[in-house]
Amino acid sequence: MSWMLRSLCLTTVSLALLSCGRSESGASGELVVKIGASAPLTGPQANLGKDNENGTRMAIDDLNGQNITLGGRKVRFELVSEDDAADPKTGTIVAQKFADQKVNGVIGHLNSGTSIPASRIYSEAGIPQISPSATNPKYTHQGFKTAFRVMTNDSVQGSEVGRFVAQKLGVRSVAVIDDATQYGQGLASQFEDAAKAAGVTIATHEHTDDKATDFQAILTNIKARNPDLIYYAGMSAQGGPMMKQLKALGIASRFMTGDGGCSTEFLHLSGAEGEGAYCSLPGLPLGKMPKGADFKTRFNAKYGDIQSYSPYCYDAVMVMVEAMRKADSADPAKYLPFLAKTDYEGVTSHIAFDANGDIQGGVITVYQDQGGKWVPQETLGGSH
Ligand code: ABU
Repeated sequence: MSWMLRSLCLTTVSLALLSCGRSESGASGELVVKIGASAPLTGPQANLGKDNENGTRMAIDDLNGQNITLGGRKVRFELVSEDDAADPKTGTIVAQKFADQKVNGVIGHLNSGTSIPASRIYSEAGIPQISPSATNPKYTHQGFKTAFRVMTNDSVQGSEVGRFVAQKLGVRSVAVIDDATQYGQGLASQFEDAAKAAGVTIATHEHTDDKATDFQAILTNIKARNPDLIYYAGMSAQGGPMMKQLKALGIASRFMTGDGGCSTEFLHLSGAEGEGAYCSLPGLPLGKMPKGADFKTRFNAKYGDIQSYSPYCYDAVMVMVEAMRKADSADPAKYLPFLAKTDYEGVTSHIAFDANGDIQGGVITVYQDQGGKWVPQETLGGSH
């Protein structure tokens, strides 16, 4: 090879490497925009994690069918999915990996316990992060300009539901159980404060964890106190079996869980013993969401049942890419200001963020398990 040819090759390689920083050139010269997504894809919450991944994937597939250009180049969006196993330490390892890969944005994580520690890494790397499901208020209250959430947080969920059980279900005493995660502890505390303020007595507050399968000791203690309601702040992997075990113990108290248990998985795990259980989930019922029916039909055809959060994952991607379109760039520094000013009609609702990055005007819907289906009972908060 002549020195001229070698030098030309080296220059070409150098230019390609330079342009590889954030977005890469695909085989046909297209701009590859990497969307990181992280959720538990293994372990007890894998069903919910796959649901999140599929909601994100569906949005990316839809966008890739739209021939989007940024800065005059045709874009191909690429899903970079990582399993965080719902584990806070693994969540930070995934976040550092995304930062090293220079992904253009992150959808996730599913859990508050992973989203919160990961958010510092994304903030330091300047990577916009939208959580579709982490509901602990702290996630958006750390002063990070990169953290957004498209789902109503637990300040609203806990306080609305705490009032609801007193005023609408006539509950006078409640046993609270949390799963010792940032989500479970936070929601339990918000719920307990609101229930107490509405005149409810807290009979006991018990703790389990997000890997537990046996709740006999906790439930036996609760049975002796005979509360009107057992409130579980945790995920469906524990909530479903807990429901079965409390029925087996002959506990007559009603049962309610938060959004972590408000899934199709809960219905499967609790079976017939789940009949009558209540749950709460941020947002309107799917049938009342602006584009909920269409989303459900298309998602069911591609991936089967919706668990809980996939519509929010879909919206999170759409909101992120809408900001890129407005900036005409996938460079986080350029599209982040547009993301903060989001004004978007999503599948789930109109999406605009407050100064913290939380969705404005969020509502909560209470459901009851009737015949193995979550049937909407009442939507609380906001203007709906
Ligand atoms: N929002 C319930 C499940 C995710 C979390 O906040 O941990």
